[in-house]
Amino acid sequence: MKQNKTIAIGHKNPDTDSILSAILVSRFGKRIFGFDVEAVAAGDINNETKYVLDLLKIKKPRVLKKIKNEKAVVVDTTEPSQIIDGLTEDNLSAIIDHHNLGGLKSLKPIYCRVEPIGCTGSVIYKILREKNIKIDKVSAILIITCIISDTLNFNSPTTTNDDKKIFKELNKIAKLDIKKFVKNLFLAKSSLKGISVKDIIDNDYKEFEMGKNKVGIGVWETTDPESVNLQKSKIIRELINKKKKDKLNYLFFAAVDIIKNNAYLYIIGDKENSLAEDIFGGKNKDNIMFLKEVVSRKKQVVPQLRKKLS
Ligand SMILES: [Mn+2]
Repeated sequence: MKQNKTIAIGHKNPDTDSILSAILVSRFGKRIFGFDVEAVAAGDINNETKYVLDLLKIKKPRVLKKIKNEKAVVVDTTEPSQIIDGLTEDNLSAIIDHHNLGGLKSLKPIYCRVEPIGCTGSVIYKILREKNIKIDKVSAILIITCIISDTLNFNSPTTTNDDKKIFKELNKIAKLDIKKFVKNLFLAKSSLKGISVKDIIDNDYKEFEMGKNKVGIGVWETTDPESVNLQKSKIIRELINKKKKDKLNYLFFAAVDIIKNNAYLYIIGDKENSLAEDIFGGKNKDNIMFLKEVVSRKKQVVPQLRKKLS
């Protein structure tokens, strides 16, 4: 019997960790799972990811809009609302992730590896080590990029000692000039070249079910938050439209300063305002609440919102 093709896929509005993790799974699929896996993207690839793929001369994965009969290795999420259409309990083949368990289900027992660690790339590193699979230079750079990108160069509270150790081990293979690499990576991440106001919101946007609420949270990580905040009135207008169009109960957006490690939380309505005041105790000043030392949606925003709304 011919086996259905297997894809590796991350969340919608893919970030660097989700794309590179899918690529890593495809590079090692045969050795980890015993079958070939094709990396695909659940949406357009962002400027940061493009920078690394160009640097390593890796072809961009094709964008897949809907899963048909492919089996899927899901990386970097277990949240059903963040996965493209077509994933069923039947075609979910494996999960590799580092988020809270979001609710994916499977018909049969599947390979499932979820760890509270800085990025999915680090989880993949552990799998490769346990299986004594040799890590080549390109793969080492891919994993290092996942770590740097997701932990904001070890500044996010999601960073663990394991991530630091893994980085050290891998840079013996990768031999990157890490200062220069991080600088270029963050410049690419912050680049607004070809980016519309809508893109700023959607680039790293995730939806969550919290109790009976549908909650959207967009994040733009940047070395230059001013470049985003200059467009505040347009962003607020776009957010108000999006909330209506997507039938959201709450919608937040934050420009995250990845140099000073603070966030500018955009407040678009009274509901969002009272919730944000409640959780963060910040002050709304002209539709922006400044949040000191808040950089992680996963650890510093989503659990707090979920607790209030569920
Ligand atoms: Mn991740």
